[in-house]
Amino acid sequence: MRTLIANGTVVTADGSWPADVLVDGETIAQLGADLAANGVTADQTIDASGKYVIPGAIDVHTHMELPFGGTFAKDTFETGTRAAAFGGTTTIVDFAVQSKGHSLREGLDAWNAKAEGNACVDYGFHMIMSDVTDESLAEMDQLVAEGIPDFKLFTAYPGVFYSDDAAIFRAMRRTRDNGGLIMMHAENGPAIDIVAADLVAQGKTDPYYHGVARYPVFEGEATNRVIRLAEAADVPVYIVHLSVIDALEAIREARDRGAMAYAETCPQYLFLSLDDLGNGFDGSKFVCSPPLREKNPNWEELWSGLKKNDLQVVSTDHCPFDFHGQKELGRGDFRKIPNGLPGVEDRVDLLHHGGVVGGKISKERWVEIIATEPAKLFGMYPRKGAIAVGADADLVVYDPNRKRTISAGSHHMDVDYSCYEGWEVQGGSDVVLSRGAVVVQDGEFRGRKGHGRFLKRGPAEYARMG
Ligand code: DUC
Ligand code: ZN
Ligand code: ZN
Repeated sequence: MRTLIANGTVVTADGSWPADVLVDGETIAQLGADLAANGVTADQTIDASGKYVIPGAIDVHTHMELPFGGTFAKDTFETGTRAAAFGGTTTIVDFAVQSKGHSLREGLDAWNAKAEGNACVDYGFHMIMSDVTDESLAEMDQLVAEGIPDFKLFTAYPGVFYSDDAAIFRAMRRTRDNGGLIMMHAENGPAIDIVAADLVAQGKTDPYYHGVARYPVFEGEATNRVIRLAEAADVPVYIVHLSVIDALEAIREARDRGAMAYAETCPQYLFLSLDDLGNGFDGSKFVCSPPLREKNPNWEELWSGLKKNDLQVVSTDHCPFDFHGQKELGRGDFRKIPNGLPGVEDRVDLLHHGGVVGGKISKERWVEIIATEPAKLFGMYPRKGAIAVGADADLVVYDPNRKRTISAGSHHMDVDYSCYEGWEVQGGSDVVLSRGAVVVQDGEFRGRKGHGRFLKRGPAEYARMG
């Protein structure tokens, strides 16, 4: 099957130019001006006049069916990756979970079972380590060889995902030797738990106090600490869901020192604030960790971080729980609200609207932070994240002028609310291709469950080069 995407403007991290793109089978076969006029034939032609042609976006931080707080994140690999496709995202990297007392392999097997035959777009896995032992350290090397080269550890959630400094440092040293990458959820969990218990004892149980308990300095301190540990271990470290200036300063300083330190932020930290947590129990819809922060100065600082490459990636931390029946588990005690927000479908458009249309980043930087840098840092480039001959034909025909209103009534994520309900955004994915197959066109899903394949990723060579 040959598909010609004609008359569009190709937008990549390196630049933009008018070009046609020929897809042959699953990969990009040719790029150039006026391909049809020059004798190139195809089975179907997609007219991209007035549109951008961008690499399929990559979301390196999702939690499909994550067990959390006595329930499970609602999207399955089927519903979550279908929603991703509607939003122009053609690759996700989800977090497989090692539970305490179990092996990495058991966690990985469980995630394979969730994803295999169900995903609508390609997927990879990172591995959450909750139990650092001699056995799990040895397993890490095997996972790198199998294309799962990243290990996420937490300084938050004591008793669940939490690792102490010794465990983190051991995992870091192992990763230095096996070529992988360490990802860190950096908040000081033990300190947060003390403040949270005090607040509850004072009767401050509303969702708003979830945000109050998790001081910015707890994120700043933990971010600095884990970066320092990674420097001592001589391993690259990637800070997930960085939310606040205290942590941004830690990453800036580390990068200025020449550390192999990287970070992502998420749309919720660029567009939502502590105020959203403050509307009685409705605020539970906005409970995630790290929490939403004060708008000033954090939003501007994070945008500036994205512009200056202190932050390299925007991912979603997609982890949806219904308001009814799931978020409601925390009525009367914010500590029992499952943490997480839906977002996999909206990231590309929110960043186009707020970033490109809003004049904060160029359209090339937009592509870079949603597709190209994630591909490079996570061992997928140039197969993913690029428009180049031989790359996977994961492509989006993107209309920069289309307007749509975000709503739970029309989104495709399996969750009963939207954090952006009623927001009008400019920009939308018209046609989405995953390895050459049209999966979304004009608002219709044309893909299939099971089309998405496991993506074996390479080691963290790019992250080691700085
Ligand atoms: N933060 C969330 O908000 N949800 C899932 C896990 C996490 O770290
Ligand atoms: Zn996290
Ligand atoms: Zn997460």
